[in-house]
Amino acid sequence: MNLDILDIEYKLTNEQIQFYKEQGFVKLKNVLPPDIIRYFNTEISRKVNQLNTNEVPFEHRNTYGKAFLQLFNLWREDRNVKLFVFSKRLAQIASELMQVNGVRLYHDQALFKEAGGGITPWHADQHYWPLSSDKAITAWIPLQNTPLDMGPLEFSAGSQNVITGRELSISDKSEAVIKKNLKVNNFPQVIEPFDIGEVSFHSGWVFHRAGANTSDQIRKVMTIIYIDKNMTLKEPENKGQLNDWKTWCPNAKIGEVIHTPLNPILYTK
Ligand SMILES: O=C(O)CCC(=O)C(=O)O
Repeated sequence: MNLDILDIEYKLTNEQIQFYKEQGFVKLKNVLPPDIIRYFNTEISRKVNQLNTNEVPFEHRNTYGKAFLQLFNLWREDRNVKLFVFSKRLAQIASELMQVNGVRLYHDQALFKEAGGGITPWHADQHYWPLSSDKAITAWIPLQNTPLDMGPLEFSAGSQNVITGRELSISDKSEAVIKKNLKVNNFPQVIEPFDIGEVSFHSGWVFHRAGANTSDQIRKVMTIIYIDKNMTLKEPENKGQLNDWKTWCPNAKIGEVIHTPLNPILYTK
């Protein structure tokens, strides 16, 4: 398989960069060709199947547990997956959308919503991240066409400056409280399928969720989280942030640039 495309520049338009700035997310078509996505579907699925230890039946899982199987930092487990996660093309898009001079890896995660899997409740990712600025972004990369019945990612457009709900971990409560607040304040909810090769990028503070997977196929998604290459660590404000510090950037120092071996620079302008 020729993987050159992983490192070839993606031409973003000014409109797309402006859209991200205003709405807190953007969906981009044709970021990667279907054959590349299919190839990495196989590679990533193999790794997820090897590493997954969650065999708890749905009825014994909480809402978070029903949302997806979640496996982290697969780049450290497999040489091929590392090529995908270290794609300059994806990192360049992240960097340009955030208008920074380069990005580091925060971590990657595979999010496989099983057939019959439940909703992903409303939340903002940065609730969990001990990061000193909002220059953090997730690439959400479906590994197949993702129609509405598989539970594609949904966004509350323009909600990245809303404070209410930021304090909530992913739960039934976050789903109820954030949903109500976004509705009262009239934020548009964007619910659209994803074509194969389409990728969304969302900011750490924009509220998002996903519907249940009512299809009979697994909704396979790979995500890569990038931070500004000059991002500094802030004093953790909750248990999740403390845990993230220990897990995704151990030995980083509060007030200093996060530059541990787990956070390589993936793109510089
Ligand atoms: O894939 C999902 O269902 C949720 C993904 C998500 O919340 C994220 O990538 O930040």
